[in-house]
Amino acid sequence: MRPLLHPLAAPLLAVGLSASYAAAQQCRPVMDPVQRPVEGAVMRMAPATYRVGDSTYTTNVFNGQFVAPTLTMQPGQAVNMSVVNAMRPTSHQTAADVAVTNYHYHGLVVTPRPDGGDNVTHVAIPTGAPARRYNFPVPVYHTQGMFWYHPHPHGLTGSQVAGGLSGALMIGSILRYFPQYRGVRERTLLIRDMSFSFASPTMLNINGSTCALLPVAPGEHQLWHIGNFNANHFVNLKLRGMRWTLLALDGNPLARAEEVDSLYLPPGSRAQVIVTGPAAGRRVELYTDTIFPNAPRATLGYLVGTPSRSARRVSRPAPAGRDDAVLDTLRFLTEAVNVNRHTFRYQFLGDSAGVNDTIYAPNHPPVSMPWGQVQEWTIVNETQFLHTFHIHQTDFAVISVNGRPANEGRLRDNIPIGVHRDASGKTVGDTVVIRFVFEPIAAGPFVFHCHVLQHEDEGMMHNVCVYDPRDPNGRQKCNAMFTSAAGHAGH
Ligand SMILES: [Cu+2]
Repeated sequence: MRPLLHPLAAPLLAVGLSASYAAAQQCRPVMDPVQRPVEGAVMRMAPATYRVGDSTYTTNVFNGQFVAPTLTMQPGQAVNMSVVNAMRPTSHQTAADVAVTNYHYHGLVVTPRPDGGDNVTHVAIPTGAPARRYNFPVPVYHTQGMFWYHPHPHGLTGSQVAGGLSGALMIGSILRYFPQYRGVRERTLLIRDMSFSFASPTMLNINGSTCALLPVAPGEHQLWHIGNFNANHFVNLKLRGMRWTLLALDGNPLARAEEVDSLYLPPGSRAQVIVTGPAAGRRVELYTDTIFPNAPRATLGYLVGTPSRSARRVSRPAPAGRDDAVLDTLRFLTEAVNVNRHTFRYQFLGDSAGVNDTIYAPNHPPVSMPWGQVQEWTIVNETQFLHTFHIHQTDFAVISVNGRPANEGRLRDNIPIGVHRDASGKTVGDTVVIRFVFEPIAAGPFVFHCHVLQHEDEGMMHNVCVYDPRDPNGRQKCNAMFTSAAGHAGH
């Protein structure tokens, strides 16, 4: 299923083809995903035929739509829905690729319990199995913003996500923290790459369009929910000659809105931004810029100045707000003295990928810890490729990147673990230090991994388990949950 090498040139060539392809074809307005409440949703995975740009694909998607529905809910509500695996092999997916699946609620701080929670280690939904029920509470204090859902069966995630099995999940509204923008038009823009492996051609698209036209009235403010739901590719989004007003990253509000030139989003990350319409008739290019060492520039579409009567302009935006909860969390994590330290090294091991000299297997012992204990983890990239660090059931603060304090002023659930040039000009992997603390609700089994899905599928993943600090057998129970043959789904 994977090429023998980790070819530096393949992604470059693939995205390059996509860029020239986009330039040659017609640009079109894009539709937003339909919205539907999470309550009672039935998400059915089955083949459908659809167009991306000027190409026709048949792959397994949710509910017959390549652009999957946006699921909506309020904090304090329960996720109460079901998932059906009616997948079949397609021209891009073998029978093995679609034989089993599960469902992950990316970014949610909720229970990972296997009996109906957000669990990917002990849940397997084989093809033709009865509908799998998910039923768990989302706390009333949960952060509001943009999250997403996608299958997460080890070894098969890349192929299933690349074929369109991903969608947005909105909890409340990010405008709870930025009320000055209430009432503006909102758009949900999902970037996907059709990247079944590094060797397959990449077809970067926004909601299925390889050249999206996005009308905005002159001076109008719009709130865009942007998800990088690519299987494998990073993006560095820019509006030529304009800036973004960044409100949130990975479903986490910034302490205050920031004006930024670019949105550097690894696969799996989300940005919620305000854009401002250009002059009537003016087109502003939306593109992903080059990323060191191997991602080229590519046009994704255009913002088009289009007069409209209903456009809402925030004539006097309120002074940038401060979210004291964000600052309090960051201060708590940064100033913690008694922290538990771990180091995890990302590696290519032969034809596979791994962490700390180990290729992932479902029955490997987890890194276990009690909830409430501040963690300081150092992630070292021992390769010359781009990776990410994503952990389930929590957000984290970035403390330093290559020894330099990060001071990001925000929490994330996914961080690039990239590369840089050292003093001699050699390309070397980054070292990133993060801090986080698990809440009691996170107790149970889950994983951390690289969100470049081909790497994850090749083994760049690690089991994690959180236990109750009052339970003297908590650590042993965590170990048994993974290592006992009967306990886990396995693949
Ligand atoms: Cu990776």
